[in-house]
Amino acid sequence: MTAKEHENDLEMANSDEEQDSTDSNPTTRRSFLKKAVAITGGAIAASTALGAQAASRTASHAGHGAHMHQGNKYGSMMFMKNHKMKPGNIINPPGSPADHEVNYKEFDIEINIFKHEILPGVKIHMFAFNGQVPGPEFHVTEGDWIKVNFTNKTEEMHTIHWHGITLPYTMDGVPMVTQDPVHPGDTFVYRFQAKPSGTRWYHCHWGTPLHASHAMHGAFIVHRKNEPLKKRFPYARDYTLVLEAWDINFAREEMNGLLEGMKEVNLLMRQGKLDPITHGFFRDYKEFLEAVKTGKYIPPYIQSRSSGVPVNFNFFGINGKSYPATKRIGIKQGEWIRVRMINAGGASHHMHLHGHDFWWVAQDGNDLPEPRRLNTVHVEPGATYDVMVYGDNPGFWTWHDHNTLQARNNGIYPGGMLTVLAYEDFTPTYVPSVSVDQ
Ligand SMILES: [Cu+2]
Repeated sequence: MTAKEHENDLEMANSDEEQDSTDSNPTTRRSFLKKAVAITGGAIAASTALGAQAASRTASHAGHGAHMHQGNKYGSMMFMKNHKMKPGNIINPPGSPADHEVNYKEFDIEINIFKHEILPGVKIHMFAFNGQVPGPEFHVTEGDWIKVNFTNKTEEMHTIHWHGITLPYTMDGVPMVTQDPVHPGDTFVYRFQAKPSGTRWYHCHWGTPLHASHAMHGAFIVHRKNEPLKKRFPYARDYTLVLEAWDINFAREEMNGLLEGMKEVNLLMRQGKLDPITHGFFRDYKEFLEAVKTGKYIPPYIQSRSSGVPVNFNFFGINGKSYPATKRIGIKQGEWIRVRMINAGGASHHMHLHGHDFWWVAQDGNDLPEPRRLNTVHVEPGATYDVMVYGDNPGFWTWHDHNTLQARNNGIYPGGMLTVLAYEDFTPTYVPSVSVDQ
């Protein structure tokens, strides 16, 4: 969980706060934020279709990667003639200004498989951005130009979709619709302007049910220069709750299956023997229809081929942890806090706060015409909800999913999506203890 004062919104949150949620490598995290650097040297493509092509650190690779659709009707570098599964390509898609045209704030994000502990005794492998679950939290200001160097350090394919950001379509991160998936070892450079303002987020869009939930997701907070909501709700602390739903059996099976499958795909590609059609890649819908009709391709959803693993979420979390490992939300008497809830999973959550009403001020990043006074909000998958809480009732107050089946750990109540609003400035008459086996 991130509490951050936003006098200086340009820095990434958590930079000075030790995260307890992963086995992450702090060096990796520190390298997330690079200063808005000017990349030196190299020829920069003029304002052509490839205007965004940056001067590259490895020019020989960048040239290759920049060809999004060149001489290849599949639109995929995967099937480019003589393509070698040689990592290190840097893909600079068209659509945004070149590095010298605007002042980019530059970030590095990589994806790797990490073992992440959601609860004592429950460690699972997840796809984790920069070793963190959830991924790094962006704090930027509306209008900032953002450059994200996304490097794939797994044997699988991935993308990053910027959820709720209005950007050029080439930066939207949907495989086979706006870009090729980012191949193992390659770097895809996303460039866009941070807009509109509000609570937005990002996630992988390849193999989404597995990747985006387990756990390729993170907050993307776009601040306004002078936040108008601070007039009525003068908050200083700002928390983000990324709501998560995991099926750890599904994740294990799918991840193992994918890695196994990719071994074969990678080998065939290296040998130049990969047949796009039998592997489910088509130039267009017509070619897909034809392949099904002639029997050259049997879609995986046909019963005889279907090996879909059912999803039954059995763990639920807030910022990578299940109760009682969730981090508490701090508040003081007389203080306003802002809490941003982002549903990054595939389940719906009815988030209820005890002992208080809160003011619901924004949905999907956009301010409501009038704030509403509530104590439960229904946060659907993909949605973001912002609420303001006023500290006028000292104590310890549960904040949880009121679908109480999701306040369980592997079927055992209490657990899951539950945390506590804890006053920091009072002397309790009763100090809460912990029980996870009621
Ligand atoms: Cu992915």
